[in-house]
Amino acid sequence: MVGDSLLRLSLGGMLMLHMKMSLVFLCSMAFGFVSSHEEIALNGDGWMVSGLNTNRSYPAKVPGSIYTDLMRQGILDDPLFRFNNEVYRWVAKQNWSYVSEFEVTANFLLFDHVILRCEGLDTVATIEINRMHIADTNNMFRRYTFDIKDALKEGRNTIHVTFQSPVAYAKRQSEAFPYEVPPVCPSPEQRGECHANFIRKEACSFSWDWGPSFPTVGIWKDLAIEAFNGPIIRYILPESRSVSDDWELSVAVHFAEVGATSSGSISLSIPALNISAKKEIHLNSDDSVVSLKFPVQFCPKTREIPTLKCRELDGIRLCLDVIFKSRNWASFAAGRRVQLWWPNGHGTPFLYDMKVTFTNSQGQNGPAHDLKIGFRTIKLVQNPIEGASGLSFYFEVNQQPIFIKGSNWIPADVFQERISRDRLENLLSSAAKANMNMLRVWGGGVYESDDFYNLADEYGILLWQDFMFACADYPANAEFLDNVRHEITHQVRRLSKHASIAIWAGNNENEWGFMAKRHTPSDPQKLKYYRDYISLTVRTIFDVVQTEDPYSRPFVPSSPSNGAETITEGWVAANPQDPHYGDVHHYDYKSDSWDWRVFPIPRFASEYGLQSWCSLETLLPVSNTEDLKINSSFCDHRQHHPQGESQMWNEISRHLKPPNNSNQTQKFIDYIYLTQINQAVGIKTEAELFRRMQDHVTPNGEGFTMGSLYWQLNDIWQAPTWSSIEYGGKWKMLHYMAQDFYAHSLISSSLNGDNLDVYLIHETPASQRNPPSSSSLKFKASKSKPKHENEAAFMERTNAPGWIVEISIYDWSKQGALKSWNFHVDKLNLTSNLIFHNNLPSMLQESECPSMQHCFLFLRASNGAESCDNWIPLSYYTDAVGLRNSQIMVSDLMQTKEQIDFSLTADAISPFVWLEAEGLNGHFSRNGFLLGHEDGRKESFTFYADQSVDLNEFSQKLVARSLMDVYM
Ligand code: BMA
Repeated sequence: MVGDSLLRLSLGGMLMLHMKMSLVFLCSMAFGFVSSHEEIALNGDGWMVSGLNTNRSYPAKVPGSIYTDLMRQGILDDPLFRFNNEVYRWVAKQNWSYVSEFEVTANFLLFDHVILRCEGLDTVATIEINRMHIADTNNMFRRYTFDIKDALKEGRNTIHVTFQSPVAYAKRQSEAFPYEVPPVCPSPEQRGECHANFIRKEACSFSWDWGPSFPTVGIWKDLAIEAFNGPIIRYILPESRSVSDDWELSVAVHFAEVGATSSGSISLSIPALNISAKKEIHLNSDDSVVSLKFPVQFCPKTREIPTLKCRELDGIRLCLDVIFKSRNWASFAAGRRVQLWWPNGHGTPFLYDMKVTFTNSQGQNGPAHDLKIGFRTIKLVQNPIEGASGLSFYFEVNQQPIFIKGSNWIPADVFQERISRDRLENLLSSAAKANMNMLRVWGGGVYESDDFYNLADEYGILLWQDFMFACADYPANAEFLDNVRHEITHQVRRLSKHASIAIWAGNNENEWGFMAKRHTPSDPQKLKYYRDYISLTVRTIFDVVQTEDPYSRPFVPSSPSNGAETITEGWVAANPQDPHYGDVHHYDYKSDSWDWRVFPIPRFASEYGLQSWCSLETLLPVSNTEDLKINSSFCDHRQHHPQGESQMWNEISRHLKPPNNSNQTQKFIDYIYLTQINQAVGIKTEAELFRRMQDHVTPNGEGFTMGSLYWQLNDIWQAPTWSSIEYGGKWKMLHYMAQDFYAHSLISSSLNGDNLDVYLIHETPASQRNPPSSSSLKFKASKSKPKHENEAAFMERTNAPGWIVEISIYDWSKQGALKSWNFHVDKLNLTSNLIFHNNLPSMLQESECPSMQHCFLFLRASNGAESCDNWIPLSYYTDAVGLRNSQIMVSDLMQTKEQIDFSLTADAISPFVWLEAEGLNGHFSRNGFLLGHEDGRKESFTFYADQSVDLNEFSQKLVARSLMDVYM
């Protein structure tokens, strides 16, 4: 407390200098309107923070958090440098108080309501204004609003926000709880903190198997004081629904501070659809919802919109008081057709600007709300499959089945305030460039920022949105559940306007963890934890989702789960990983990850992954020279997955041979490259299997796979992890390979003993397919082997031109094919088509290939407009015979703005050619490819730079290596 008084003394005029006070007048006086709303933004650098046991205070920033505040003051160096995640843990173990001052005018206090609006406090905070206690908070995912009118005075005011150590708080909560709630602590490799499940805070800030522990505190989102008369709009939930051939847009507007009754008018406009409407409304309770409903596409008949009723839920009256009939909205949309929102690769993700404003009965305008809305439907289809057990599990967007291709998203930084829109755009555009159409926002991080969801809308990236519960049981007492209820209500209302969000999931791996990890079948306590799981997941989370977003999206209780089957089995399935139902998470670090036969073939793979190291370039800023060696203490410190290094080493030994350079740093560089090859090929093997199995089912009913989300897209720090993009944005080899294995057209083989099967997978963009009526997938397992068919009427089997296919065998030691099998495929009947079946030994004989070790397969298909290729070694590189060191030559360098084109040739067959241009941010058109299989053939490449780049500099920095460069 001494620290506190010191702190206040030290504020003085300095804070006022920095304080940005913005009065927001939302409507121009020129139009004769008066604003009913003014706002004092408390964001900015007009803050001081003091550690309650250090007696010192430092300038601070909002939004922000204590680690970045201390970094700016030079108290902390880069927290990600070497071992600093542990060295700086003291920061999270004490309490911190933020203080600021702001000026309030007499007029400001004349408004009916003066509210402190906290968009995000991380996490356990006490708020005081002029040293008057306002509130205590304990959930970083909630928006809090507090009436502070009585606490304010004209002139200078002070606000204190004091945060408790989240680590200490979680520990105290767990001690006060009547029983242990597992998992208590993370594995020692994670070097993290315990009891993350006892605090509603980003779980991975207590550490994860790919990330450090930085349980920071601070005001992590906007903070403002707003003053207004009459009700205020808090959320707008547009929902578009397709009604026969037309669309219906329904907009629910949530109000706060209604009082007993209020009236006014809502204006809503969508200029591109000629919609501009204003309607009188009457509100009769707090938290009122007004629902505006109208058809959008021109429809000649007069349509009556059904009257919606008021209903009572948990003491909250949800009242749809205003019902519009289409004729009330006479002027809009005549003759205008709605453009649909399509996922990436399936059409344009079209968005419409919409503006909503409330004007109170005195004619005063509230803030204008600008939204971007998309017209699309989403359905999760779980139907019985004829001839196979289980249910289907696939998404239909705009009534078209979509094979989901993507990966999993984790927080992009340990400190949310460092995640700019540019960084997010870099990551989301990278996902789109790798032909992804979905990301799963994983449940151990945060509900992401508005920028993230806006970008997902723009890029057509569907989102599988977990609620933020992961890998744990939770203390489901009344207080905790009430806290969660507020959190889920806020987040569903905040997020459901986004066209990108396709599905809600109750949590990450809590159902599976409950059944398979945290409790043995004979655990006598199991029922108690089961009840807690149901109270949280079903009675709270699902209940809120049903209330707040009842129509527009599917809900699964957990990921993975058996979907509908999980619900039938009482919300926890006997085997949540059953491949015949729902989604599956698959990790196996023992079997051969390059052998497709070891993988389960689920209906939908929402996680599967392998680790690799990030590049030396990414590690350099956070390491010293002595760290850059295999098994250094730095490497050990960064590896949070138990046995992670030995698993990668074993996999490399199995597939590629371990690195052997006598120079330790070079050996480490080679090791990084080999881990990336191992990861890329492993994930490629699994992803291709899932795509091949879209239309096929095994005799035991596995298959008809309709989704592949590998673990994980991005990184939170520089370390060995499962990511395909490094911290800082550099693509790993996996990300380059994803461009191909997620492309519309894919030629892919499966070798099983002597049998070689080749599949051609071709997706027609959903927006170009036949009308919806003929689209839905009806899976049917066929008894005849090897062909298993589904009756999908939806796909492309249209008038697409025929394909020319070339299947060749090459000898590693000779440029040019030994033999090729060329044929024509006229018509594709399915999305995934078995187009070639042969006996490999006889193919080897025909091509005079001496042995499997000497040769590889090269596959190519083209239909004039599109082409794809693939190469598959017939033995692992450990045994390959004939591979030689190669010279890779660069030519034809040419620059157009931020793009550099060039050509490459190689004088020997070179697998996994890896290009780097150290220090230049950007990515290549291809990387990790095969070069030189045709003598003298030039291949073209492009480097897409993030910033402008000099051609000379690029040519000096460009380095190419291939597999044999490792084994000198
Ligand atoms: C799954 C995920 C994450 C984890 C990953 C890799 O369990 O849901 O919790 O990081 O696998 O182990």
